[in-house]
Formats: sequence, structure tokens, C-alpha cells
Amino acid sequence: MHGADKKRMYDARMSLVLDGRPPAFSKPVQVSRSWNKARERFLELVNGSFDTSLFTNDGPFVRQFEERIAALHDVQHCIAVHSGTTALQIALKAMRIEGKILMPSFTFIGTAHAATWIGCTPIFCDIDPRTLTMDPQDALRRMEQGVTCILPVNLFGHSCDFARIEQISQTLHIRTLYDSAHCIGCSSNGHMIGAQGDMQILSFHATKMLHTFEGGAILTNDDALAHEARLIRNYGFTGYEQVERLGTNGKMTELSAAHGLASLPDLPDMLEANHVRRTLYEKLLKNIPGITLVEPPTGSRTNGHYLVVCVDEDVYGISRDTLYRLLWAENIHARRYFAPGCHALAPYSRDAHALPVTERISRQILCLPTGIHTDISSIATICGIIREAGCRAENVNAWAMASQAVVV
Ligand code: T4K
Repeated sequence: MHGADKKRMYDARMSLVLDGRPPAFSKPVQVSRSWNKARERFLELVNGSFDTSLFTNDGPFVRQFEERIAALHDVQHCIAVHSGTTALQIALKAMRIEGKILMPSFTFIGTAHAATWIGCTPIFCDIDPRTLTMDPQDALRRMEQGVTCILPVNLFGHSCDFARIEQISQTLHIRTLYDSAHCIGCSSNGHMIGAQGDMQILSFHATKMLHTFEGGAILTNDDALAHEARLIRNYGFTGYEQVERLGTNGKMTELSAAHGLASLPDLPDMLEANHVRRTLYEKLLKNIPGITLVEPPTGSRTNGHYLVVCVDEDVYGISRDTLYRLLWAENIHARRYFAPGCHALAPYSRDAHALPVTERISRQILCLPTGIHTDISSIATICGIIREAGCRAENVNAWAMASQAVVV
């Protein structure tokens, strides 16, 4: 199609902010918004905390929350803590991991920092371009003397290749800790994500589907590791005056656990809302050359909390970063989770080696708004803008060159 024909076709559809009209949305459309529909149940529960004055130190809400999460994820032990990052650190300490930890670079910086913070060294490996999770082949290639743990990430709720990763860890006699920060309610081949490997962690940060404001949890089927993690979470106390080992304060508060408990009954609604939105995105993004909706691996059921697309500039005509700027100019706050890869960020870049898939994907990745707070009608507008922009690539690129649009 000629440029002029394209232009005609799209003039008939919708204009863009670069045509001089105001942004498509008067208020920012966030990539996600914290679940806030459990307010009444939460307030009722926390009223009880004020009656009893019990706010922390392994209180009844924390215990109930742990039981409910363990049951949901089909795992014996759940130890609630005050963040996903703390959960990673405590799990690594419980397994007495020292030295080097093999992990994908394509993850939130918290994964790498948790290892470094406890004195370990992350060794970064590449990802599978289809699943965006650890490439077991590359993990084997990067394996080196001193690696004592593999830390794969079930990113966006996509399950890793558990069979191959467990095979590696068993052959090499090294531990596995899965970062399942995104995985509440996710499963793989009919099994809930949570029990694979030695330990796993979840995050209940306010940006996660089920949240406790800040929060996290350690999951394991290993009684001894669960015991260790519980000790570490509370300074190693085994009684009022006995301290058995080095520990820290990793406890979840009663208020946080109460919000988790109050929100759990809404989980089916959250999943359904995400599913409806994903189906719509699928329909509306289909056939936009260069825009690919990232699918979870076969057999993997995600919670749909992240709506992830890849932008292939060669085909779409616009780079991911230009599309990102355009969306922000339209008040659509898409996010580049996770660009750049950890290996390219300051604390790690000095020793970094090339990770071609991570580098390519982190140039292409874009997370679009979803969740119950994203109106169905706004998804049509978002997809319309993405379609229109691709068809008017020259215009958009010229606007990007000339415009002063600044985004964070
Ligand atoms: N491993 C992985 C793979 C992770 O992704 C994370 C965390 C961790 C480990 C560590 O878990 P935690 O220690 O955090 O529990 C967020 C979160 O801070 C972080 O938890 C998360 N991953 C990471 C992917 O994203 P930002 O910088 O994107 O958040 P922010 O403030 O820009 O908000 C994003 C969206 O959420 C906005 O659209 C607004 C909305 N929002 C945000 C907040 C803070 C709300 O609706 N309510 C809120 O209170 O980092």
C-alpha cells in the first residue's frame, strides 16, 4: 500500500495526538492499578486488630493468609514476609546459598539485588525468546565454578521449563529457587506454580494482582527449609530469650495480611477481568504487522496481570521507544518491563557479557494497561492508536524526532 493510500485509510479511522488534538485520555490510563474493591472486608478485619492491639509478630491474619496461599498453590508451607525481595533473601539464606547464583538477566532488578545484597554474585543467562523465561541451554552454557543455586523467574506468570531446570539442578547438585513474584493463581500443565524446585517466592506488592500493600511469601514443600525461613524472618528466635541463628526482621504485618485475606475471595473476578481484556487485545491487535502479543508457554495458565507485546521495528516501522512515547503523549502509561536487562544496569554492567535474546527482547517489550480498572472501551482506543501509528509510521517518526515529549 502506498503512503498516501495508507494515510487516507487512517484519516478515516482516528487522529493521533501528533495531529494536534488533545491526548486520547484526559487522565492517565495506568498499566495496572491496585485492587481496591476489598475495602469493606479489609476495614472490618482490621477493626478487629485495633480491638486486640495485635498488629504483627506472626498474628492470626498472617497465619490464616499463609494457610490460604499454601492451599491455593498446593504447597505445604507458606511463610509470609514483608516483600518479594525479602522473600528471595530469606529463602537464599535458609538454603545457606553462598557464591554465585545463576539467573536470567531479563527480570526486575529486585531478583539480582536480592542475591547481591546477601553477598552472592549473580551470573546472568539468556532467555527463551518465546516464553521470556530462562533458556536452560544457555543456563548450562553459563554454568561456572562456584554456582550454588539456580534462580529462574516465572516472568509474567509464564512457567519456566521446570523439567529441564530441575534436571540441571539435580545433575549438578545445586539448589533451585524460583522467583514467582508474578504467579499468584498461575499453573503449569495442570499443577499450580509454587511447589517446583527447593523454594519459590511470591510478591504481594501493591502493583501485583493480589496485594498486601507491600508483601511477599516463601513457598516450599521442605519442612527443614520452611523452619529455617520462619526462624530467619524473626531474628532466629525460638523462644522469648532463645536465638538459634542469625536472622532479620522480615515479618508481614497483620494489616497487610488482612488485605490479602480480604482480597482472596475476589481472585476469580480478577482472573476473569484480565481474561476478558486479554481476549479483546488479542482480537484488536491481531493483524497489526510487527506487533506480537506474547503468549504463555503451552500448558502454562497465567493470571493475565501483565499484557505483554513485542514491537518489531523492522516490520511495524516504529521503534518500541517511539511507540512508548506516543502512548504516553496520549496519556496511556504503558511500561517497558523489563528494559534494560539487569546485566546492562549500572551495578552489574561492568562485568556483563552479551545476552543477545535479552537485549533484543528488552528493546521490543511493552506492557499495556489491563486489569479491572482498565475500561473495555479504552482498550479499543489503545489498540486503535497502535494500529494507526503503525500505518502512519513516517508521520509518527517525524513527530518523535521533533517533539519534546518527555516520559519517565
Ligand atoms: N521479582 C520480580 C520478577 C518482580 O517483578 C518483583 C517486583 C520482585 C521480584 C520483588 O518483589 P517486591 O519486593 O517488590 O515485592 C513495581 C513494583 O515496585 C515491584 O514490586 C514489581 N516487581 C515491579 C515489576 O514493578 P514500578 O516501578 O513499576 O511501580 P509503579 O509505582 O510505577 O506502579 C506501576 C503501576 O501500578 C502504575 O500504573 C500505578 C499502579 N500502582 C502503583 C502503586 C505503587 C497502584 O495502582 N497503586 C500503588 O500503590 O515497580
